[in-house]
Amino acid sequence: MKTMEAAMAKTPQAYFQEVARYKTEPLWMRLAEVLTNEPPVRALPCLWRYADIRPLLLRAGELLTAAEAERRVLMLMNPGLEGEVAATQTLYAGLQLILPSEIAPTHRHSPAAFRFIVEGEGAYTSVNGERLIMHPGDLILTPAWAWHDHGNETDAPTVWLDGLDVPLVKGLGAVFAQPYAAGTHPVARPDNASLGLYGAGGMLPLGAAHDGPHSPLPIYPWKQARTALEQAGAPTTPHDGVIFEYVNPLTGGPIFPTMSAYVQMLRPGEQTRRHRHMSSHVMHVVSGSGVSIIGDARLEWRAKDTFAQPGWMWHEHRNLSASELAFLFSFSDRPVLERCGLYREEDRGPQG
Ligand code: GTQ
Repeated sequence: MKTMEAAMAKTPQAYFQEVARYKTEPLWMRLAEVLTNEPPVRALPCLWRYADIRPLLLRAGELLTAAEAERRVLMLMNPGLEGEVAATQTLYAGLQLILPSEIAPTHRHSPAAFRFIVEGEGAYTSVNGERLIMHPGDLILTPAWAWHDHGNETDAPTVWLDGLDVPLVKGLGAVFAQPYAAGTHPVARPDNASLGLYGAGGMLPLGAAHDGPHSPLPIYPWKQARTALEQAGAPTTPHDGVIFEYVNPLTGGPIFPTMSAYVQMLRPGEQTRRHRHMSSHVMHVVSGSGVSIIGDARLEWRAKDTFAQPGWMWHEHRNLSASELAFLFSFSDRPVLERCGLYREEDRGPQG
């Protein structure tokens, strides 16, 4: 007879209380919240200056070893997403330090990760038995569930930007992680072996097939990226200047099913046209200096700085130098949005 009572409730409040007892709620009271006209953007545009963070990272190097920390990282935390470990709603970013003679022990996890090298020559990430040798500006992938450790046999500190899909994978309730049983997993192949196989430039081993949805090429050297960008005749785009996507050479698709990475070049004084899109981006300045207007924020950036560009926020970028090129690396959640049919983009039209 309880349901009869609910139907007979005399006031809206009484009705609300009655249906709540059965773990239900009237949609008509929350429709605008469930189906927003546009996505509410919680992440804030924000800048992390390398000049601020580098000394803090080096101090962490005095506080604990890479082995003690497992990963000695200062995570880039978006102030609009308090309580969440996230640079944007879907993307994680951090700056990781490894000192001479250190090894960050082997582990693996279901979130996909990559490193974009900021400082230091010759340290390595070892992925499934292959050491990938770091140079500034290189992109190194550690796909989901691949064993990986980091080591530094040089005499200088090495720092890189970590990019992971942690907030996205966490939202799906799909985070798994596992330490390697015995410290460091063994080297099984020559250094950078996969670069020779899959990065030969328009050639692939005949019959190459790859298991997994990630790129089989685990390292994208800066030298090649820069050459591509500076190529005479590289097409320029209104919203991003000259831009290349790092792709899976077997498919032409993104490096990971969850994240794509890009590198772009703004010529001296170049100003991009304002637009917005669903994908959020973490942007990292390889070299040069400029300004990005993102929503209401004006972020002035220099070499090695990193900034967050939330999804669906109007933005434009400008190279503030009259003589120097500006190079920006970035990564985004665009592959997920596209595959789910959720990707949108809007052009703001000519600027005043
Ligand atoms: O180097 O494996 O910034 O597992 C966060 C989680 C780096 C890594 C991070 C990780 C790593």
